Amino acid sequence: MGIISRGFSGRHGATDLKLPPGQHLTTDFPVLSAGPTPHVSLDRWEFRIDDGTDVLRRWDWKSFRELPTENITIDLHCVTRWSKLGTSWEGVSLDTMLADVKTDASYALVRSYGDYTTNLPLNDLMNKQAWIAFQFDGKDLAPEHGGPARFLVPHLYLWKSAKWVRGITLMHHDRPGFWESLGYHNCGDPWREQRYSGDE
Ligand SMILES: Nc1nc2c(c(=O)[nH]1)N[C@H]1C(S)=C(S)[C@@H](COP(=O)(O)O)O[C@H]1N2
Ligand SMILES: [Mo]
Repeated sequence: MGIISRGFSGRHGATDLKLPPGQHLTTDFPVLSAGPTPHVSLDRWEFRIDDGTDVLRRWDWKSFRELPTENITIDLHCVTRWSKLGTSWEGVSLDTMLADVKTDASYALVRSYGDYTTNLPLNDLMNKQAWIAFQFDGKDLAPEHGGPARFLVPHLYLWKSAKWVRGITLMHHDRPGFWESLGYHNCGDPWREQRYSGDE
């Protein structure tokens, strides 16, 4: 408890700076899934970017894994109040995925195998803010944590980091995803404590 209570006492330990309001630290890695874990074999896996009408880009696992990858160390903040700091991942940045996409859309709906969705402004997916990760801690991403590949959008609550991703739909008008339509905040910035739809 020593490290955690320092944060609450208002002294400036290293953890104060990294823990958003109302969060506590955990060292294990909880699994939070709204339904069963979908199992997608790599030879059937694909990721598509569409605009609601046309498919703009499409990757199978082989072409996805030929994209340049990045190693990132990020903090995870779940709206159920646990945070896990300094997690290590390998993935492809959304900047890479979106590089050749010409669009005037402003929003994205991220889609998963198993039908989970979450919505984000397109701006939140660009400029080194979002990745599609396929390794955690140097190993292939476990199915329960979103393998073969999941979104990581570490500056927002973890429900925005869709597991088992299969594509994004680019949209001119925002549209709530799964948790966003059930009363969670549309944006989900943990530093502003945007947990539920009534929060600022
Ligand atoms: N496809 C899908 N992605 C999902 C979820 C889900 O139920 N389905 N849960 C979200 C929530 S609420 C959280 S907190 C994180 C949990 O990720 P973890 O299970 O790897 O900790 O995944 C997010 N991504
Ligand atoms: Mo969550």
